[in-house]
Amino acid sequence: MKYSVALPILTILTTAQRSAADICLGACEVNESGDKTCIFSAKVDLHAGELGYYHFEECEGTNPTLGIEKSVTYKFVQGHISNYYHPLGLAYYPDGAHDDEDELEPYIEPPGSTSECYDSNTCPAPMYIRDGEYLGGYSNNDAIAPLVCGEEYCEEDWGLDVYETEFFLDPVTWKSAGIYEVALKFDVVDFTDDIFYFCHNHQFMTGRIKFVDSEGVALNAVDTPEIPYNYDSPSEYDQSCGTHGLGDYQLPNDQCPSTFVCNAPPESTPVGQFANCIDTMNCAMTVGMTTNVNQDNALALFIHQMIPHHQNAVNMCKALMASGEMYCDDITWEDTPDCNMSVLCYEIINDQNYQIQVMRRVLDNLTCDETDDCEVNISGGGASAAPSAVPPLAPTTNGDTIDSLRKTISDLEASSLATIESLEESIVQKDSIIANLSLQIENIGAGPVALPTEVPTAGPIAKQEKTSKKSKR
Ligand SMILES: [Cu+2]
Repeated sequence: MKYSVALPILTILTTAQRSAADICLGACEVNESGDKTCIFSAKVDLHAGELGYYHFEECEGTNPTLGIEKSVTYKFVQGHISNYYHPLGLAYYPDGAHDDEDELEPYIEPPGSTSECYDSNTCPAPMYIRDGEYLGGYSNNDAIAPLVCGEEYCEEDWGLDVYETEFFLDPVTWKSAGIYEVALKFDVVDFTDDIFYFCHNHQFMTGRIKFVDSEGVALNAVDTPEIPYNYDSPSEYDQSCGTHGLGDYQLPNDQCPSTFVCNAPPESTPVGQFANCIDTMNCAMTVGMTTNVNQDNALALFIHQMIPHHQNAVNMCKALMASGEMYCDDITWEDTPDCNMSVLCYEIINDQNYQIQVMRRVLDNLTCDETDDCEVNISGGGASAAPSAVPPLAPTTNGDTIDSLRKTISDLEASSLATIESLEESIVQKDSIIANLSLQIENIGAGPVALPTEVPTAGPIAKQEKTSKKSKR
């Protein structure tokens, strides 16, 4: 699979000892009672990779390594609109449940620790909050909510079900509900391996969290467990468009028409630049949407065709966002074309990316290949799939070619005209039959029905349809 490849270079880097400067510690405050709280303000940079990657206002770059101290309260604040559809989770391994690995939950003790917190549902776990209100009953942190226990067990609901579900609402409802936050206090002492933040909806967005001492020095000198994939790094062209995966598809391309956007303004203008990105992404989609049926499976055919289609919808929205031509300060109160389109694009990007992951999983479960491309040339003269009435042009001089093209055009026009005339004639004939039959229906009461002795067939039309199909380009 595309994502499970870890390059040796990355392995060397990640197993080397980290300096404290590489670890982002968040924005911390100590209150009058001496309690320390640190904030990580989350955003998702949708242009940094196929799905987007988390970044935090307090840190550099995407997917930064975070450092957290034991028994300090941390808050991952998901107030920014870019967090829509990306409920943040915490796990003992990259991507948590996406990879069938343990997440931080009240009844899961840190792997290898001597803690018996699972007995009482008091293991370190995220506490999910909406608009200042804790959505669960579990607690290991009085600063967020009191611990509620029965005779044997304490409350085990940490609010994830409500939190996660609300990230699937529409963007306006989600944003209007208030600020979503994830609180964490990790209070098990004999566990020093790294843990991970991740997105509950999208796999491959995971990032590392290291435990640090009060000086910010990592307790685990190496990066373990490893993240089993590399992050996307957008090409220069993708960076200019805000897209993903367009690197090789700038026109001209033998598998694409000469253009998709006609009369585009100059590329030096924002709309012209956007049009160039559209041309390239449409070519990427066109190439992606010519596929084999090598595994004789309708589901696989559907998915091989639909993924490039979905990817194009996502790229169109990302490019529109990056174009600077869509202004919307606050989607919760502005009813403007720009805000309407912003809402639409947040939905398209996140929902269709989610669906792409579902489809890839289906392919995986069917043991079908992730892609099954075939090459169909449409502009390089190969024309193996596109029917054409245009005779191949002899590679002579430009003048000859132009003359030949003119003749082809005039032939096509004449043939189209003949088709139209013939169709009109058939319509007149059919009208007369209909009129005749209607008359007979009216006369049914008056006497025996005489069927028309001769019903003209659709012969001429069928013939002409063939001609018309042939001349379609
Ligand atoms: Cu996500």
